[in-house]
Amino acid sequence: MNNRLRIALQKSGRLSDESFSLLRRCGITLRVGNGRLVCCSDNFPLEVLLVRDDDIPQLIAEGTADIGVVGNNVLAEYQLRQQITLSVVRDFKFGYCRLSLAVPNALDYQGLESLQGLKVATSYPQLLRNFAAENQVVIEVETLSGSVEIAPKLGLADAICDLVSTGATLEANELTEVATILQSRAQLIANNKILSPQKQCILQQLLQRIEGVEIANEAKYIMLHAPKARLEQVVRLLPGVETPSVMTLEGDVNRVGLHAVCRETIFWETLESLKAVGASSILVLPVEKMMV
Ligand code: PRT
Ligand code: ZN
Repeated sequence: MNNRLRIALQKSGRLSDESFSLLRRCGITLRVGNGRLVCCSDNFPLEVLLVRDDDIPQLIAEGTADIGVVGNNVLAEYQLRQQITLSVVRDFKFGYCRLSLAVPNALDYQGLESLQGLKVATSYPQLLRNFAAENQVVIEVETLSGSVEIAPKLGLADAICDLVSTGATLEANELTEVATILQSRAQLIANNKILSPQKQCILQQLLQRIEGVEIANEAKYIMLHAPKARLEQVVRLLPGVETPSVMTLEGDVNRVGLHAVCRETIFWETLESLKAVGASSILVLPVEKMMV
């Protein structure tokens, strides 16, 4: 019996690098063979299935994989199509995009009613149909599996509903974004109903490591010297600090040393404000690992 937790990851695409890097930062090393679709970790009870992102929800629903990393866009479309719900175990800070409606620049768009009766091309037919129904617009949905952005130029559709990140693709195809249907990001999903207690345990361990990696990513360790009399002011300027360590400085009774973990981003402006209230010798260091 295989007691490894099986995770489905996108083999190659926009989510792959971040997914593999996350496992690496969790201290999980993988033996990835050339062209292999399954690989194992030799230091964590994890098995990785390398697949197309669109297949991930189905693999989890049928129990071939226990968990997976997929965009909310793919999950939401799958759940509407299959009328089932998978659990979202964690939202990630990558894979950000939005599913939007876009129309040719030349179209005189006055609001959603301008789409009435038009043909809209998309790879997300269920999400589009739902949005149209909620907004009482009747449209014809043309389902395409790719290259949706060129559909209007090819005469296949009047408008499109596609993923947008920077907007450069829409601009290059003379399209204007007019409404957002869904905000999306990568998520860790699971079929909680069929996970054995042993696999639940491995999942919890993985989640704890992911949490540690994400906190450490944002966190910075800050060290500085500050006038004793202005200590309170200095601490107030440090973002997300709970309990700083304060220590005496050899040969200086008026100043103290301060060490603290800042849970939020430290901007240059923060350092400038610290200097303005008398702090000096300010050092900001990355935090590699953290367990709270
Ligand atoms: O082969 P496989 O099926 O696994 O990959 P794929 O080609 O279907 O997916 P891939 O790798 O393109 O995207 C995987 C996931 O990344 C998506 O499901 C989203 O959750 C997420 N993601 C984030 C994006 C984008 N940003 C994105 N910009 N997916 C696609 N795009 C495309 C979009 O379709 C459009 O063609 O990028 C273009 C728009 O980008 P901008 O920057 O020009 O606006
Ligand atoms: Zn895909």
